[in-house]
Amino acid sequence: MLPIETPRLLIRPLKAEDAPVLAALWADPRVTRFMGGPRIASEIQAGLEEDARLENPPALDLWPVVEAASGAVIGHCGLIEKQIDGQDEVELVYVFAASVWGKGYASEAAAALREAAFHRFGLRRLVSLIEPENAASARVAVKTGLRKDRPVLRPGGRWMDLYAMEKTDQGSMGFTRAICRLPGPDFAQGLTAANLGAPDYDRLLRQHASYLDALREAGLAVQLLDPLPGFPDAYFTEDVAVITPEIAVITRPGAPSRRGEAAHIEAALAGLRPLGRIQAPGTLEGGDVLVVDRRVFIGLSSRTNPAGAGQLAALLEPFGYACSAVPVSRGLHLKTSVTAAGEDTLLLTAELEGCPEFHPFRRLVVPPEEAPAANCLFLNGRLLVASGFPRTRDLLGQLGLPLVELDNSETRKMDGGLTCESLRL
Ligand code: CIR
Repeated sequence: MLPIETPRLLIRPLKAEDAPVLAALWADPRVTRFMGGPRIASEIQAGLEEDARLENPPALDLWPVVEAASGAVIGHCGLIEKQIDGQDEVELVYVFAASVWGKGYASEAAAALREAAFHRFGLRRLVSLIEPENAASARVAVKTGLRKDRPVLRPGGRWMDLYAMEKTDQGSMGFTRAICRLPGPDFAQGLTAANLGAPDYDRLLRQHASYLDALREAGLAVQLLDPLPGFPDAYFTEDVAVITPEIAVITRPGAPSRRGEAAHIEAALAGLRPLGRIQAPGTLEGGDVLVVDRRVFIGLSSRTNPAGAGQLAALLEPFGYACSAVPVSRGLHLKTSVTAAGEDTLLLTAELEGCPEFHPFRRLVVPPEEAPAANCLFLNGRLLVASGFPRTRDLLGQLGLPLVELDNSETRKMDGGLTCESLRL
């Protein structure tokens, strides 16, 4: 299961010669300030030397962390089994020498350990016990995707905050809320290249209400924002932010008429995630960003430029996401033509089927005359699909997922699909 490598660190099995360095770490009052205070170095050293001699070391443990550049052991991190409030938990632990604080090593190690926990060790849940005053450690936990759960009383009478994360917090399972906006009466002044006739406001409102109901039935709490006068496209909330369990990135839409929407979504997201921002000259719209597990495809379109794509990749890669740019030659956004239809399945147009980036996934190709059906929404184990596309519906039937058909004729007239009308988190 080891080693675990990150760009700057190596987490590897314990060796006897690590014992004095790690013992010094645990004897340092600065390092242990929020971890029960300094230990006696000689005792820790003896224990570690013994552990290093074990023929069958435990699968979950604390391991030395080596700084790749210097080769020095600089931390002690890992996954530890613990009873918390009578429940068996696995704690994510990250301890670093004071001399390397401030370099982002704890976040880098924690993200790699989270990946190993879920994808190598088969764990479904991770927790972290953090003293309420330990703001630095809490920041690392939140950045890694853990959320504050509750205070717990630990042996010795100390109150600690329990941070927790389920495996399903990643990927497309486990969404708990959606941020949507009611279309305003000026919606028909929004941008569109579709030639599908004049849209109808009442019908749009009815379709929008059914969409919100489908989100609620999938278990999401819907936060419905008021229409934004002067921004007729603002109900396509997906375009102004990219949200992962670790971060919300406020975008800078490529359409100048939509740029002002970003500041308004920021208020709704503040407090839910640490925020990042796409900055000029970068442009990016959420409709161009497809996240499938830890893979992120960023469409280069008339709305998203290479600078914007590069900025998003730089914001997401520290969390272990692998980002690649995909040219968009037809349709408004990347997700107009390709979306996730399951944990490892893509629904895409014949045109994008040729794109090698998508080949590691199972792929379902929509019939050419049903191209708009490629925009579906996989949500907590069910699939929201546009109605009126029978061949695509039959194709998706083989996935065995509950299908929820929604009439979205009016948003399609405005170049929108099912993903565009919500931000999911
Ligand atoms: C626009 O052109 O910006 C809107 N009329 C449609 C945006 C659709 N958004 C999306 O596909 N994510």
